[in-house]
Amino acid sequence: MILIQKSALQKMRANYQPQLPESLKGKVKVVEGEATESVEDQEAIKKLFPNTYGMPELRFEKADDACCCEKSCEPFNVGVILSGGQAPGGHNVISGLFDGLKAINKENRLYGFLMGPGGLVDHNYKELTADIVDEYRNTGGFDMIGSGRTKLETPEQFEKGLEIIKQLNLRAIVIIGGDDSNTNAAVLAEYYKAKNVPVQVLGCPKTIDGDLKNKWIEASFGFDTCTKIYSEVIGNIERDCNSAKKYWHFIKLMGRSASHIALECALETQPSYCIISEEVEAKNLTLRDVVNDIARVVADRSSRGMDFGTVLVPEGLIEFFPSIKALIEELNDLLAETPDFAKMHPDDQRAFVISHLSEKNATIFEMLPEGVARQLTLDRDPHGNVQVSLIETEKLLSEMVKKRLDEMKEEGKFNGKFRRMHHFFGYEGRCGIPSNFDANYCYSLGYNAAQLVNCGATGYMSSIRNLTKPASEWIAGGIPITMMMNMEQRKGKQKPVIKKALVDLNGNPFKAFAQMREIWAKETCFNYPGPIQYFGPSEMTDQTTLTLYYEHEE
Ligand code: FBP
Repeated sequence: MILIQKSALQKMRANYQPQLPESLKGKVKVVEGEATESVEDQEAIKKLFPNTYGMPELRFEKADDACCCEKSCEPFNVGVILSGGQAPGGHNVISGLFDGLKAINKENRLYGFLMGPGGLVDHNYKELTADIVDEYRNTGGFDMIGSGRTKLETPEQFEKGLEIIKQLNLRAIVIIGGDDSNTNAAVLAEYYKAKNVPVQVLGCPKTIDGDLKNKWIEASFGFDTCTKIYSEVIGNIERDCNSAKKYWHFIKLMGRSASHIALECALETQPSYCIISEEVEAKNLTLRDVVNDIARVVADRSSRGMDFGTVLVPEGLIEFFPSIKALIEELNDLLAETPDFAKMHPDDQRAFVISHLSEKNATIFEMLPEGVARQLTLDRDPHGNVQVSLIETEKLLSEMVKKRLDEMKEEGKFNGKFRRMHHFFGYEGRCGIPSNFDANYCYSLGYNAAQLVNCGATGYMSSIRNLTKPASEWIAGGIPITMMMNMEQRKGKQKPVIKKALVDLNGNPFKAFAQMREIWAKETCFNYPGPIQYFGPSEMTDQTTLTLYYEHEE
């Protein structure tokens, strides 16, 4: 027998009762809004989603007597899938869904598909009973049922899924995932609706990257906990840095594409330098420009006796240099047209790429350090994305800054020391114990999804809004996924996808950062936020991210 000794915190967290919006407590009624349109490319999206396009927004309100749907009197079964990268709070979405289903009818059943969307296709599942769900309440990780990145996109996969849906008599599937997985949920919903199959498909907004958000989805879950964990360790590094005053720390932070994580951590910890990829792109900066600017800050601090500091580097940076972005786009098309590429010898791959790219992109490809160039040609994830978590941008940058400082030394512009340390924070936070905010938000998203099933919705994302207010004031409902879509180039083809939310350079969070960064570069203004607090006064335990507070400011 394996004995697991739980800590006092784990035991206390197991008993934490997540908070729900008032509107979801007891019987609810559904209020329909106006018909909706997609954010862009309306005609194209409408054509691809003829059965699920234009549906109204849904909002749940407290009902005095009858429940919103007569069908709820009959018990029903639901399947749930965790999709993509782990994010703190996934287990609470499932426990909220479980409790929501049981509140509708005690006989309702929940099945978990194992290891991501592949579990649906391969018929790999288990029933989630109270014993199982209770074991995982308020815990981090996705290990209750596992996760995976299989992309659900072919009719064969949808048909295989249908076999198990029929066998388990599922009324709905809830896919907990990021923008790509929720796009897949919309495609699946459309497919089943077009075939008149009575199964609903719903999504829940998950990703630590924070880039699945818009007017209707204020935040993706996991962002709050992760940024708090990273900010704690960045703060600890800063305090170490300020104590010994001898190192420059280059810290890469997860976030496959958008720089929300880096920005939030910068607002929390006030580093000497933070790169925002979206700004790099908007200003058409080159790698050399960024390196020169960091070297400027290093030299300036050094001239005032500070041979130390911190640099935050967003994981997705490399793709935001306009020249490298153009290279990646051409590479994506080239690799999509070359199915045998993976079988080639690495030396042949390099030669093949150089000989097939346009002259401009081939030159850039050849100029990149070989490891980085190679990474750009390999290991796309199933959604066609470059796996930026494997590219050591923090080392690439610090190496280039060192070279620049060596030049500056010769020019008499730098006379200090430049000793470097490197860190990458990503996996350290993705399975952290969810903060109170994420515990409550996730539980509410899941509970809300049960209501969406109950009222017959399909092709909707579970939406909980008003998130800077106490949980009791949160607004619950459903948003048609097609409403968040536009057309983008993927694997050489135009595809309907949920529009990714990058850092808005006109938004309050970026403006707050931009106002302060020169001061943080000149002086040492490090801030040490400390660890997540789970128990204690509400101002310590229930506050969400600065990003969300700034976004809600007028
Ligand atoms: P999701 O978009 O699926 O939520 O995953 C985000 C992420 O955590 C990124 O920040 C990171 O680049 C990527 O996953 C890493 O992927 P993997 O877990 O496959 O290494």
